[in-house]
Amino acid sequence: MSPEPSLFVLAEEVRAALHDHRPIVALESTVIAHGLPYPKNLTVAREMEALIREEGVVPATIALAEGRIHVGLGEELLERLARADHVDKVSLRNIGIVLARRRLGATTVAGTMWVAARVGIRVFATGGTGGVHKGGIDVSADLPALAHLPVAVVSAGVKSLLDVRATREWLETHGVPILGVGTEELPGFYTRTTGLPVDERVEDAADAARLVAAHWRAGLRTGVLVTLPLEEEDALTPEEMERALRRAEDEAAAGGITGPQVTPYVLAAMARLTEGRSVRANLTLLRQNARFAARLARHLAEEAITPPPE
Ligand code: PSU
Ligand code: MN
Repeated sequence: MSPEPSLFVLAEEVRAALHDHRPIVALESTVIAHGLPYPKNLTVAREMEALIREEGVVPATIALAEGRIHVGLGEELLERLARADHVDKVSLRNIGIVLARRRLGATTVAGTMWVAARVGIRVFATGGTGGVHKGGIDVSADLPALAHLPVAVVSAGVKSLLDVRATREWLETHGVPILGVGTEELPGFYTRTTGLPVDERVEDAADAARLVAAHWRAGLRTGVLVTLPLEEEDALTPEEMERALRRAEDEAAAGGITGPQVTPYVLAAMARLTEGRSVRANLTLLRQNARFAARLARHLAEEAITPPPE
């Protein structure tokens, strides 16, 4: 009888880097499959990987295919994710379902964090995480993932599609530190601030690494949310963002869009309503976050920092 093929398929460079304790940055695939239009999604996915490599760090984009979990994707799988008409959006509840059905699955922040933690990757670059949606009933599985999985997640903050205040409170309750890179204020994804404070300002990746290291050294096993405000020239004004968002939300409500479909729907509507400026902002912040995450991973690797054992 042939041996059971392993559940995890690690790209050779990822396997080698894990073995040698060299830095790796995990990347999600929901942003490729559901967050951005083709072909910009494919271009930015490749760019993020290239930026991470330029820092001497190994990128590991994560997705599900043919009943296995892929960590580090080849060109063919990346293209399928970017072009396919239907890709499952994989959070924690449906990892097993998508594996059993052998469907193509793009991992969200929660799904990607879980895979990263399982294989031993400590740093993850995304665009924006999910949170508490307005109304308070729809709470993204990204939040409990941050509370339970020891991965440092680099994002552009919390977009006001969500209830930013409730999201921030949720993270505080569950002991997830929020760091602001060069800012005291929590960034708002398309905008540079939400008016709410972060837990601590850090100046650069080395500084962020010091705080992440101290959190894990103290024995705390949560994630850490590292937020980076979008560069000034690509940020939307709060007025433009609010106007487009309100219309996008009205359209979603009128169309009966609910649950996991809400975020992708609103992102697509925002792109149309801002004539592509929201997409440009999204691409810029993804590149920024990838570069910063690579530097953070390098500093953590230099100090041989790993989360405390379970
Ligand atoms: N925010 C974005 N782009 C995205 C997402 C969020 O600007 O692509 C994706 C991320 O993968 C995130 C997920 O983890 O949406 C959250 O979905 P939900 O709210 O259904 O948990
Ligand atoms: Mn949800």
